[in-house]
Amino acid sequence: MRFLHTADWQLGMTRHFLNGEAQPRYSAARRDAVAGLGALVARTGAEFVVVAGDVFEHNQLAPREISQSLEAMRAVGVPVYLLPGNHDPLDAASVYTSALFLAERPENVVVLDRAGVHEVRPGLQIVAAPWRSKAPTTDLTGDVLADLPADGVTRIVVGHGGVDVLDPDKDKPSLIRLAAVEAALARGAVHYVALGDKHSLTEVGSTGRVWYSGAPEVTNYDDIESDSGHVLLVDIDEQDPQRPVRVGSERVGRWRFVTLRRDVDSDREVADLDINLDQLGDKERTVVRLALTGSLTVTAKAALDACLDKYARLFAALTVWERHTDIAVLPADGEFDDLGIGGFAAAAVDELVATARSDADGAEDARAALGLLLRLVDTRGAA
Ligand SMILES: [Mn+2]
Repeated sequence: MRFLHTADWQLGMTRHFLNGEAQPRYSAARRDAVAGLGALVARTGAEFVVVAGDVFEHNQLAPREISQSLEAMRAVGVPVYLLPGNHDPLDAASVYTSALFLAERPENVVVLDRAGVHEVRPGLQIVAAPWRSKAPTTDLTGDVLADLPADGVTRIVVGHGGVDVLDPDKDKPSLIRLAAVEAALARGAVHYVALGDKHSLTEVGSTGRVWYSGAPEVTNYDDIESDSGHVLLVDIDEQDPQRPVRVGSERVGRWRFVTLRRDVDSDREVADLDINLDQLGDKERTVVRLALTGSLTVTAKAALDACLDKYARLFAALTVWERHTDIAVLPADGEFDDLGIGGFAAAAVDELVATARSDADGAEDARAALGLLLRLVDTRGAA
């Protein structure tokens, strides 16, 4: 038997840093990743899909988002089991009990709205641990495992949230206790544990049976989620009493969120950065965050600004990570000698250079003014 394990679709997520027209494309890509599971199902013969929580970004979604999401799930073509997570808990305001969701839910979409056993077919069950609030006070997954018998039924656990062995705050009451999960596996009551919440593909423990699939499409920069963009293809041999499991990952995500850290201390290093950015493919689906440090002449800083302006138009977003960026701008000797100006204007430039080199209050403004002056001169020359 074969099925797909995915999680953290967070449909309806917006990213404030995306360029205006990139935001709807990013939202569409997240739905496309869902609808695209249909092709993966057809290719692999997967019997159903489990989504281990955070299907939706939150419970207050625009009607359009709900309808389009359900349409994408319909396209998967096999049963899709949705677990409410911390983003979309089964509370009084739940999306899963909204009139629109109930009216438009396709036949193949099943909400795992009860804690415990859901029959997939005779001999095969899903054991669900849905979230009913954003802050559970117990280990919801551990709770549903406690009384399960080892009776020859194949069971797939679908849970959501952090696992104690991966969390620095091990005393949080909602954490999933790995020891309890592994005990249920060891006694043969359950055979695979599909987890959601971590957006990077992650194996938990060493049984080979406990996994976070990660999010199918990237949601954050690579320092936070290093390995998103996959779904897991899980095989369980139902003929073998041990129910051996094989887990493979399939890449489905198409967007990338990249952080580039660079020292830029010269024209040449600005040119190198330009080459690096140029070589990144698929720019419309790539978000770049830059952490830049160094000290530049006014000319080199103007070149850097022009470079960033150019790529900001090409990438889905190009942002400067302010917390990790520190560029000092200092006018070099003779940098403003060739402007072809004299008299009053030349005296004003000299004054700006002196201010830019000082610690005075206006130093930052003076550097910006000199940079602008160089860019204007440059533009005029090019015209
Ligand atoms: Mn979550």
